[in-house]
Amino acid sequence: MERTVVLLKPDAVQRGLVGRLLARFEEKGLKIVALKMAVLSRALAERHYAPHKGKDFYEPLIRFVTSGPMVLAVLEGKGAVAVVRKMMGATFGSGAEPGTLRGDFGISNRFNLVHGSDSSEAAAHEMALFFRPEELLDWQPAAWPWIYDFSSGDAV
Ligand code: FUP
Repeated sequence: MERTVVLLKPDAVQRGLVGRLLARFEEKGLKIVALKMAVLSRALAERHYAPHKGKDFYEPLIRFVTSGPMVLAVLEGKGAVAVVRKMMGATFGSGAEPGTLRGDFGISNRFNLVHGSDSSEAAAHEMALFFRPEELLDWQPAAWPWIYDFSSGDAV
């Protein structure tokens, strides 16, 4: 099973959307492996967004993601990285398809509610950046035998 990092950004928290956004991931069948709230330090935000350093949106982006509490999560499921990216939709709500999280809940070209790792390598990097190993919980969701077909061994 694949794991991915999801951040519910300060706009999601301030707008009271945490429950609804987490519910969408739970309803999909993704398992919550880690979950916490934090205000990102500037240093941590800069490490996370290092690939964007120097771009015109970099400073406003760092200001935005450090402006208040965020929810940080690790989600697990079959193809979790791609599944979460698809559920999030295009980068900004103004262009994201209806039915996606950004398409349904946002319209801004900066405040885009949610982050999801864009590859399994990025997920591993972000898990190490935001979580201590003991914060990732191994548990067996009671619903899993009805979310996946395990009859041949692997989850199908
Ligand atoms: P995404 O992978 O959809 O989260 O978006 P990117 O990795 O391309 O961008 C990371 C973050 O930078 C986005 F969540 C929002 C911000 N950004 C801007 O503010 N302006 C831009 O033009 C592009 C990205």
